[in-house]
Amino acid sequence: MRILLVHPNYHSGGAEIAGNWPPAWAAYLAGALRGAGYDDVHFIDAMTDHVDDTELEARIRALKPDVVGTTAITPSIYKAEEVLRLAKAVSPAIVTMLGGVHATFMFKQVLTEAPWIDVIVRGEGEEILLDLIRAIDEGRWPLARHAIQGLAFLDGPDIIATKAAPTVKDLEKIKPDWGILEWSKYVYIPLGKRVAIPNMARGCPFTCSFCSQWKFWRDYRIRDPRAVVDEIETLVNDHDVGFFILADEEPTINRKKFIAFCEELIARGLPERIQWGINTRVTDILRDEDYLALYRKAGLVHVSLGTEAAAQLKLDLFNKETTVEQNKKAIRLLREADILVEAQFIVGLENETAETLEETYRMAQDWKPDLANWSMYTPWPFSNLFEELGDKVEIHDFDKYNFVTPIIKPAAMERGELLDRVMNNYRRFYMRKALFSYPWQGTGYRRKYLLGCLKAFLKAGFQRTFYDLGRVNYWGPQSRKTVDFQFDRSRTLAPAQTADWQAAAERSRKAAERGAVVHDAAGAIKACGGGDQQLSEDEPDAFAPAADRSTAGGGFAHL
Ligand code: B12
Ligand code: SF4
Repeated sequence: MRILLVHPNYHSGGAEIAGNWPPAWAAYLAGALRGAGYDDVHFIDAMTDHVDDTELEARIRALKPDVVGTTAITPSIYKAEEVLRLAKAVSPAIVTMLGGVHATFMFKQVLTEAPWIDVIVRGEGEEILLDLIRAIDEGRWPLARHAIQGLAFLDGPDIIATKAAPTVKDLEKIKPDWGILEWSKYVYIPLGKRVAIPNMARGCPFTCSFCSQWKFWRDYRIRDPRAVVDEIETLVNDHDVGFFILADEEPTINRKKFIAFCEELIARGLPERIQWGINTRVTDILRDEDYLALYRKAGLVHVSLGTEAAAQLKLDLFNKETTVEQNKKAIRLLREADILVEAQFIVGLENETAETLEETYRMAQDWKPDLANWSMYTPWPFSNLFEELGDKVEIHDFDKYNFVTPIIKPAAMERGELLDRVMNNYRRFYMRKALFSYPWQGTGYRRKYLLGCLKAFLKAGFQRTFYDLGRVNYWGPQSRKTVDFQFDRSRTLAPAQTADWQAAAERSRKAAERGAVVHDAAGAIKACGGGDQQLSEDEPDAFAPAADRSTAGGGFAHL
């Protein structure tokens, strides 16, 4: 049986400006398929290769697959739907399948707007996919679909979701097939080296209200650090990879395992051949103050911190002094340990003003991170905060849910002004770095890396791909009134999907009446890592809207 996996051709000029990144999902699924004897697996990275629809259709036609599968995060959903529409157009006999975080939660929306999708895989793909492929291979499809856990599909006019499948309990069984990727394409611009995205742990023990990730992976699980290092060694030896980021939501929460991982890398002499980066939380860095030198020795050169809680979500919701001081200290500790530090600010909530945006710039100057990001707050439609925001979310064009487009309009300014002020922060921050900081960081690794980052920024700025500036027609302050974000306002929520939310809101209201936990016991809203209500395996549908699991808090996880 021939299986084709396609990474959709979606671009938005955010984190991708640092290079071409390998789609890890394809390697993890190809590994599961090969492990079960399905060797005829093909992959098209339509994103990295900028494959347009005409070419994609031709390539699907030429490959003659039995099954075509694609992935979607929220912003790439329409592109993913289109991939599968093309596959169906090539041959109605092709089984079209979709996985990833967006369809896992939004299957009602997706099946309503793209009824040509045969099946949605909800949750982690490795095990569910095998059940599905075996059913197709053994001629039990589509009859068997009602009996397979973790699926959603159309049955005539009805949208059916089978019981949520358990998470993958034994992560040691997962063996990605990195060989499915054409490695020469995946180069990280700051270092000019090939880049990989291995996965050590799945899940996050926290439950921040705006985050989608803890809900997706559910229980926190971590692999044997030695097995992860085996994988990294293979990436270095077989594919010449020289840099990686851990795909993990929260890589440092299990300090013992993280230290074991670092020690294993050192014991095998890998830090001379490969360096790496992570996203993590300020509190973990403070906790690990005494270990930062070890982390650096193990090759950890770049840490991206969710510092935004203090700066953004919003100051009056947090114990400002403590959090600001903690952020500043974590940044200082990382710099002292010679680890590059990137501060992330989330901007663009309803109460954003010119002053609060300026304040984030002042913080970036005061804290002195090596790099800074200003991301637009993006209300994932399956996050708890989305429900709380209610009709403040007026844009349902998910294509623009990408951290670079203002989805929420602040009361005090137009979206164009918000973008302009964010660009002003970037301009000032990186201009100062380019003139007074990066070139004067000695002659070693640090200087090379930082100048490499500057190169990536300049390249994207020159090509006008940064923040999608070319597409939205932003040319500087004079264009703030004419910027066109090209929202497709005809995109609306499917009634089947909103019915779920209304039911969830009702449950939430009842839970609040019962005095259920919304904030922590002290009534304080927590920063990144807040919340204490995780999903349990016993829930009838672990992916159901989670209004009455609501917690609040800040923190974001990205590059
Ligand atoms: C690496 C990464 C990137 C890389 C992308 C590499 C690539 N080409 O895939 C780069 C830097 C380019 C990037 C860019 C962006 N990213 Co990003 N990224 C991540 C990160 C850190 C890891 C993703 C990963 O590889 N996970 C590991 C794999 C194994 O997990 P997975 O993809 O979910 O796949 C599993 C399941 O979902 C399922 N599955 C997935 N697809 C399919 C398909 C089928 C057929 C089946 C059966 C199963 C299945 O099975 C897989 C194995 O279990 C996550 C945060 C995180 N910690 O997860 C954010 C994250 C995915 N990114 C996010 C966003 C928003 C973006 C950007 C829009 C931001 C921006 N403007 O820059 C862009 C969009 C780029 C694009 N075109 O897709 C959000 C998505 C949120 C959401 N709810 O939609 C995340 C979750 C970050 C966050 N905290 O919000 N990103
Ligand atoms: S924002 Fe970070 S700490 Fe919070 S739930 Fe998401 S991944 Fe976990």
